[in-house]
Amino acid sequence: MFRRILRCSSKFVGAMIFSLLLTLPFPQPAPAAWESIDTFEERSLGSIHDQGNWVVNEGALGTDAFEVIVDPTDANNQVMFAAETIDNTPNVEDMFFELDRPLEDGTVGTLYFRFRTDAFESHINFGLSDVAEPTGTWNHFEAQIRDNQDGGLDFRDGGGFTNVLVDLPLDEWISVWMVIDNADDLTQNYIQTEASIPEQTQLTAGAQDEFAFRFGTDEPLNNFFLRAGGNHFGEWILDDIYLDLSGENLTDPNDGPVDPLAPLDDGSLTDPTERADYVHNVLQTWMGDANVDGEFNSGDLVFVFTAGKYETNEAAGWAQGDWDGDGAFGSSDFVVAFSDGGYEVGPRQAVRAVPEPSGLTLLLLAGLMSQRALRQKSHKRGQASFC
Ligand SMILES: [Ca+2]
Ligand SMILES: [Ca+2]
Ligand SMILES: [Ca+2]
Ligand SMILES: [Ca+2]
Repeated sequence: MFRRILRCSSKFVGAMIFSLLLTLPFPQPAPAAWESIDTFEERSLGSIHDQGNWVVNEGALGTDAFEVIVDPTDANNQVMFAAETIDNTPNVEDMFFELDRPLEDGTVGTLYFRFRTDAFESHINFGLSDVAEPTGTWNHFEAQIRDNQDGGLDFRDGGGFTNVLVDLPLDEWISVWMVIDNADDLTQNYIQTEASIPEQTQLTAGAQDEFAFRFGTDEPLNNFFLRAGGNHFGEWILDDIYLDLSGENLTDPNDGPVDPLAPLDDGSLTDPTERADYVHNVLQTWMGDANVDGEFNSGDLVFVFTAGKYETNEAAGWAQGDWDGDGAFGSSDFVVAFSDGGYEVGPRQAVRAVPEPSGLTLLLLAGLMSQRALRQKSHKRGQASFC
């Protein structure tokens, strides 16, 4: 009788906890850092003007100055093509893309893009503008870099350009990361190419590694701006423009998102000490932080119970409650998570002394453990459940 009462009360307490957890706000996943401006895959072939947020300002070539084409080296890729100069007449063409969210003043972001050419014959300028509709003048740049006829790069540095010593290759994708500091109005620039510059490299002019905005204002940077100046012949193409508004980001957005939970879920980290070390020192969080928001709290319990893997013996990953790495979500995962001492104590970095598990934590843990033990005994004896 005592066991029946205990079993019933255990189930009741479990149901109550589960019901209470479901009333808590569901945690939102963190937004991806890179936001795509354009990969041109969804665009129609032909002028980019008026596609999405793109505007091509009417120069000598009209709105055909910038066109979406199929990559001449990859039939499965679409790119943006800067049309050639007509009749050897120097012309300046420009276009801009209004950002859905600007890089606000006082914040740091990273602009990524890659370009490729078979001839460095003119200046093609890239960057961000603080003007609502940048058009017809170089003065509309703030953060700005350009390639040059010598196959190098010039960085806008306040009132002029600073040339950096770099030997850009022809016919190779050149990836560019511009870390744009709209607090101090400075830009730092990194490049990497497919073969000739295989390591990501910060470009400097001697000891100088930061370059000032064209003017330096208190305005948000609200447009990706590109200007092609002077004679331009040959193939010049642009692809994969991304912006991260959250700060410096030197990863390659073309690599796709890296899943930080993969080592926890792919069977490569099952040793308890190594697993805890990864969670503590790489993910910078606690065991049990299923939604990886830096804390272990009731939001994680909602998260894992909603996934519905508890004691089902179905395959589960970290986000479904498998914190000890045995591939399923069971009571042993609660032991690992609550023993870590992070439940409802806030972000790991903010906690200097690891506290003992709280009384409520232990009660919850004991309830879950006794529920499981009694269910197993009941199952073995073939008793019918009546509660
Ligand atoms: Ca593309
Ligand atoms: Ca600023
Ligand atoms: Ca969490
Ligand atoms: Ca487990």
